[in-house]
Amino acid sequence: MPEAAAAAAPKKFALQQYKTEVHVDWCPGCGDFGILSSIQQALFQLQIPPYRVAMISGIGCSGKTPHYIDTYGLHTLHGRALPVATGAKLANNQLTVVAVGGDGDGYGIGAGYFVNSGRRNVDMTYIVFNNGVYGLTKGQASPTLAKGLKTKSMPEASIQEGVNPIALALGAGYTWIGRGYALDVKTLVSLMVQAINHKGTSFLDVFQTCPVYNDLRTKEWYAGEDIGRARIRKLDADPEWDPVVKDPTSIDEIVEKKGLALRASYETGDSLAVGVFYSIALPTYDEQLAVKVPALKDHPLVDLPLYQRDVAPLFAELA
Ligand SMILES: Cc1ncc(C[n+]2csc(CCOP(=O)(O)OP(=O)(O)O)c2C)c(N)n1
Repeated sequence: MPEAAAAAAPKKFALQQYKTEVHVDWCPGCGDFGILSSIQQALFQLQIPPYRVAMISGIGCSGKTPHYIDTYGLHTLHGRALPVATGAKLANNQLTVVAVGGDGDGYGIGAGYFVNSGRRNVDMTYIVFNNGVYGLTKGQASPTLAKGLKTKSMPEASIQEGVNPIALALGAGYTWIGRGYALDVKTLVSLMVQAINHKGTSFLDVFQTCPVYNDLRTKEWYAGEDIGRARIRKLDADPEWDPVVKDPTSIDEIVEKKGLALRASYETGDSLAVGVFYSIALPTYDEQLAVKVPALKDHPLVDLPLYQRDVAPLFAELA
């Protein structure tokens, strides 16, 4: 459902139904609160029945997210949210699958899965809580921390370059790529609604403040208190910005749109772009699978009578 229609439609499920009673044990002031609340509000706005949602996380502070959302959920292993989410969607294509995790989880130990999930285009959403540090293990530099930075939790400044998640996602083939800011919940909800609505793998990187370990990328820094203007720049404030590929068969158009997204993703320091960077409609993995297994169009894999086949001859052959 389009965003405006979703917001206006009558609501069957209350916002409260997307919240659990589990105590949220993130540190006071953590940006994760803004991301959690945005996910709950986006699911509420879209009115996706809670029993039709699967939240899948890796390990880290961000990995606790499924505990706080009253849907199906799985807190998996470090870096493994995406392959588990892929399995969940393929097993039950009627689920809305949302994978979540930290930047260490997704761009460090899970980097291989990050790349390969981009090229598959399974219909699911991946949200990364990007705080520049390994929050849960007390603030070591994560893959996104830029060279030369030294947070208060590090003994020395980083001598490695940081990765650019948007550039990685463009190269990997994600079909919807966006970035938000944890403390701008209104914009974040809108981006999440668009990401979940997208058919294919949508990837949303979220700048997240970690007030305990990252004393450089603070809310005051994002607000630009030292330079007298906000560092966050909204891409859609520019009337010329159009991230949507109109002709998915046109390599020229794809390269042009990816080029613009790449340029925007390299804005650093005093200007940080947020919004939708890139979007293209391409066949999803699930749709292509349903061509090979037509029964999947009407029934999820979990409902197919796969095991009613007589397997005795197969075993006899192997004996
Ligand atoms: C295989 C494995 N290696 C290392 C760890 C230790 N570990 C737990 S969380 C974490 C990093 C968390 O950082 P990030 O993914 O950025 O999430 P955040 O805590 O900042 O949300 C690490 C290295 C682990 N749990 N499993």
